[in-house]
Amino acid sequence: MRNREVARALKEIALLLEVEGKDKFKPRAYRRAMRAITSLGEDIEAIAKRDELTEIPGVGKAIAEKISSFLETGKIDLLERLRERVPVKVMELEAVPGVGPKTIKLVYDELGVTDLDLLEKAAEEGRISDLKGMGKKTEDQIKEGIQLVRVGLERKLLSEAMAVCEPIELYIAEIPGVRKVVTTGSLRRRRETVGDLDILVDAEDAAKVMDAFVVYEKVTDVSAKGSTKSSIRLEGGFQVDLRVIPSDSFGAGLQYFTGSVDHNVRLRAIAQNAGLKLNEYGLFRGEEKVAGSDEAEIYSILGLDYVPPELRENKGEIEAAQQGELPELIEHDDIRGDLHTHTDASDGSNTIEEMLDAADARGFEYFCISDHTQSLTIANGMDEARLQKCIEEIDDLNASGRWKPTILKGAEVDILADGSLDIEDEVLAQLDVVTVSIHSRMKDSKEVMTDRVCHALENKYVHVLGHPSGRLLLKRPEFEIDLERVFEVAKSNRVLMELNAAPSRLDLNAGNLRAARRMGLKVAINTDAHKIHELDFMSYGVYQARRGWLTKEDVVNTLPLKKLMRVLSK
Ligand code: DGT
Ligand code: CA
Ligand code: CA
Ligand code: ZN
Repeated sequence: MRNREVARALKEIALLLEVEGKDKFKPRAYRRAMRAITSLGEDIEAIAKRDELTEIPGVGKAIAEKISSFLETGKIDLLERLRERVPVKVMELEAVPGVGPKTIKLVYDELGVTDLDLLEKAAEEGRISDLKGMGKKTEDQIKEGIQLVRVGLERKLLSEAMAVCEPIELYIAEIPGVRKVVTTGSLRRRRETVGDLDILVDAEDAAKVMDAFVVYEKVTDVSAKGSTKSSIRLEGGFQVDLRVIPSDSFGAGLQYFTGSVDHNVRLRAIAQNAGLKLNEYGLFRGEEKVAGSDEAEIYSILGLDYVPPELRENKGEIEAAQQGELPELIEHDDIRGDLHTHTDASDGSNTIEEMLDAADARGFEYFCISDHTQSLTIANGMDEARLQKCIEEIDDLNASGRWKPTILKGAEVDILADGSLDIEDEVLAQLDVVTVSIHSRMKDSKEVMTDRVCHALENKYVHVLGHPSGRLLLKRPEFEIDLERVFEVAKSNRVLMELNAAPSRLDLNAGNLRAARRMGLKVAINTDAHKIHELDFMSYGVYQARRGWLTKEDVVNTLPLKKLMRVLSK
């Protein structure tokens, strides 16, 4: 689907028009069309083929022609002309959190800022805070935002890295003589973001693998090609390293290239203390190789239980493995349901029936519908009356017997500025799962934010705190909040912490999850799906839970329905 590309082009036109500042209405029209295309459920090329572009809301004849031109030639005349007239890299600047069209125009007009480097320089030199309507705080936010963008240019979300990785693994597996293909590095450790891919191959003929690898269809650049190791860059700049390792060293290679570096340093020291040597070829006593083909054997000979890759961050896993005290980590099949999902009653894309079909297909035992509430107007949040109707609808759907999962009644209730909730208690009391979330005033001070959240958790109808830190990976930092205090208040009010499984959130992070577990808090791993296919986010939640040392017992949506309801009855 090229919907995103088209939306991007329209957005760039809007931004350039805004920076040019000659016409107030045109940019609004482009933005309206851009938003409509972003939320289209269908491939825009299919719509163009049917000659129905003008039926998209906000797309008139003029914009339809530009979309057609883009789909046919990859270009739009107006955009090309605008780029010449306004030499500002608007998309690059707009990616910085807190920087919108007004700021871009201001820094361009006043300071001649045309790209990210110049914006950074202006911020470093304190020239932005001198501008009208800007202050020191905004300038600091811009600096922080630039750092996030820079990291984002270099790293990918785990979900994106895995999507890039899978077809490459399949491609390599097809090369004659290839016995095994495993991607190691941060991807195997299931880190939230991935810098590059490190693929290991066991093959009869290394040269054949190298030759095929460097001509993979998505390669734009071959940075190195050797007899057993090559590096390529893909479209978009992502790097992939590939090594062919002899079979009798494959386990040692897996161990070494999975990392992390800190974990490996510790392991190598343990080997040295035992009079052994550990490297990517094997575990050696003098010249004799005592292990190499099997990864688990290396841990075993060094006196450690096998350490799952998700734990290999030198965060205590070495000691735990030596003492036989590693946690038995949660697995995907332990999950019995999802407690946080959306439908088109608020900002989801699918109907409740479609979501339920999808939940049923995934074999869930229970499934909670939790749409947004009234103060989140941009998400078409529900007031008490609509929520009440929704509750009755779910009673009917449960009674219909059409779906195997029991449908739980929920809502994702907004926490207001003073920590109160935007739905009356008498309606909350009828819900099975009340999740409360922060969606506004995210720049509150640490104290104010912590008070707000804690106050919300004291409401006796609240069950879960949704996406507790509010971060968006590579886009928006966590808001300032004292999670330790939040955990204490949650504990005494028997509120659960959400592990939001959306790959752009993964909130709580691994360190927070471990802290929550130490305090005896329970966690709900929820997808927060806004579309049926987002129900598959659950696997990223499970990876993250494992990185946070969680066991099945720590996670409430591994419980059978009856036991879950007991937990939720507080
Ligand atoms: P990334 O790519 O930034 O997301 O993170 P990693 O962990 O994949 O790091 P990368 O690609 O630089 O290296 C892959 C693995 O190779 C790393 O996790 C451990 C191993 N490795 C790399 N450099 C060293 C090193 O200097 N010493 C040791 N012991 N291992 C290393
Ligand atoms: Ca890597
Ligand atoms: Ca690498
Ligand atoms: Zn949600």
